[in-house]
Amino acid sequence: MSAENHTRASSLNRRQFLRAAAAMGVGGVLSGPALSALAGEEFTMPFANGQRRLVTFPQKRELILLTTRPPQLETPFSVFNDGILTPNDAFFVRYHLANIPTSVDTDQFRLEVKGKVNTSLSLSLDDLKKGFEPVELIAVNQCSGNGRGFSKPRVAGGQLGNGAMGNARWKGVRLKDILAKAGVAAGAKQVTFQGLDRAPLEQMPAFIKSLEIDHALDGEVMVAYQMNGEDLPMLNGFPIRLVVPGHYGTYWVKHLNLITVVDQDFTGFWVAGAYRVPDNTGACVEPGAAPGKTKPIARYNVRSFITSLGEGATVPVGKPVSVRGIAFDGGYGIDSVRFSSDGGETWREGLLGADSGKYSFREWTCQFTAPAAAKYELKCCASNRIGQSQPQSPLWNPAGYMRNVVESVHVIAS
Ligand SMILES: Nc1nc2c(c(=O)[nH]1)N[C@H]1C(S)=C(S)[C@@H](COP(=O)(O)O)O[C@H]1N2
Ligand SMILES: [Mo]
Repeated sequence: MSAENHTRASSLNRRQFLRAAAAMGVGGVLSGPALSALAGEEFTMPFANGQRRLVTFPQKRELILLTTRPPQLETPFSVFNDGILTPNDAFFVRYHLANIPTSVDTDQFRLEVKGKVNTSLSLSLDDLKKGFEPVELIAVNQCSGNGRGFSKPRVAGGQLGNGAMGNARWKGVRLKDILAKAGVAAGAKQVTFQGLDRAPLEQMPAFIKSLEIDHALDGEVMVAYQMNGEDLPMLNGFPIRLVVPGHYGTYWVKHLNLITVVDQDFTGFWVAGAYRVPDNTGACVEPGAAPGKTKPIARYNVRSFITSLGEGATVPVGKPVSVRGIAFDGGYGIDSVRFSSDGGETWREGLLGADSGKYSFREWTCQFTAPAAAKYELKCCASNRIGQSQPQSPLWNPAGYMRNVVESVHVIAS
């Protein structure tokens, strides 16, 4: 893409933002109270404090509003039944710090690479796109707190349903190739990542994440400039973001502009003080208990969902229905999804859809014929190639991270 095109793309983003901001009556700043100008339908999620409305942000269709400053938007669950790729305009949005970029000058933008490297780099978007081999990968981005709103007992934090996840085809360059160009110096231990967003107050910790050097060099971690064949939406990290396949969204730093190779364990707040889980196999403790020893959150556990039928849907009696859903894991690959129509008493093997890679959503289907007019509890349970599966009852931790219980959908046959 030429520099001129970059400029055009960025001014389009800027125009779109200004137009939306003007509609909200707040002059270029995305903020709270006036947002109702673009607010739509109100509804209630099935847990405490679940009152939500649908809102439209720039480059986004109507999404479920969690907070406005910064924007935190959840994907309506029905979107996951439309296909295994989540459209850019439906992709969820998560931020921590209130000052987020609403436009980026793509000519001026640079990705800096420094710290324990032989040569510091300052890469333009053109340098990235022309100077390195492009790679593509379909991968799920899921927030650590996806489904947190269902935690019992209730936990602090954004009360999310299951829409804080999405699956996209990412295009970019290997982090490994960028680091090779800079030359990783002896003693390198970790790599830290920061983007353009800022805390409103200086005392608040910057959003900086870290990966172990071996992980950063694994050839899979990517600096992505495209999502589903288009520029990243502004709210999903325009112009570039980190993609850390199989790992929770917290590592997928948006608007990435600073990579630093360090020779010690990074101790910043967002690694040492947040996004930590109990240091045991289930990453769980007794409900209500303190976490004890913790470790940084890492790979996704196995999850699966029914997407074709929502809670309370009706199905015909005596006629086969093809129940459809999705499954994914932390990158080993799904190898089976079982389906139950009697609340988990008996299970049948579902049929897996096309394999789009071990980091992608995988579609599954299973035929279901309701024998009589009654209420049925439908469930699905996936397992992956290394034998990991989903618990039948929920595991609990104080932050409501890593929910992966076998979920239920109740339907009525009539
Ligand atoms: N710069 C920046 N990157 C960020 C964050 C952030 O607050 N700032 N949040 C992270 C978290 S916790 C998640 S879940 C993902 C969400 O990605 P999305 O907003 O594109 O869906 O972005 C990650 N990258
Ligand atoms: Mo997250």
